[in-house]
Amino acid sequence: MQSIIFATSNAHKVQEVAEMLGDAWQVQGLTSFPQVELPEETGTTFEANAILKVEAASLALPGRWVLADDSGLEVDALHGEPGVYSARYAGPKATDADNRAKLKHELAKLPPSVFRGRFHCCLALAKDGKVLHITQGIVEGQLRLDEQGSGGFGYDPLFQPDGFDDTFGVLPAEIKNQLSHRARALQDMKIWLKPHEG
Ligand code: ITT
Repeated sequence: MQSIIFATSNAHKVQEVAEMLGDAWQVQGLTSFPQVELPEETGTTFEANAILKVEAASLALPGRWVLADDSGLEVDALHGEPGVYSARYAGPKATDADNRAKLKHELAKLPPSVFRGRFHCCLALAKDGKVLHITQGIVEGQLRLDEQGSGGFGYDPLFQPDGFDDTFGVLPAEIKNQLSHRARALQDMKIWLKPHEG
């Protein structure tokens, strides 16, 4: 089994990627490497921030395969917000619940017919500070004003992927992990990782 580090402070992301990569890879999050500090996300695109995170973490973890993702929700009628600011939409120390409350507040000003949006994930792989591969994944869907379910994390209880009548907060993890933005970005990454599997 090969080992890979997912440079994130978000335990939900680690769990999703570990489930999606399967038995060939042992995935460790940054809780196992408390000495690694992620940089401030100063980029204006998901790709720029994913690169910032993966370069810094892989420099701090010599010789290791390191993944990082930058992801978020883009709502068309809110001009792509919260976008790269998804984790801090309601402020620098916002919780997921704070961010959902702010999104509901903004959506409530609009007619429900325009509640279209998508989750976007940019996933980057690096070793020794060198970026080796970058992939993107998107899942389109509809935002809701009422939270549904408590599964997943972040905006999941407000996001209903196209083709489903339930939110990611209600749908089982196996379904989210087949069609999510992160699943799609990882699908392309898996092709690159395949020859390196243990
Ligand atoms: P790291 O930077 O440490 O990886 P983070 O949670 O701050 O952790 P991001 O900067 O990429 O990660 O911000 C992503 C935010 O976008 C996240 O906090 C959620 O609010 C939202 N988000 C991303 N993927 C999501 C998903 O699968 N389901 C629900 N919300 C998601």
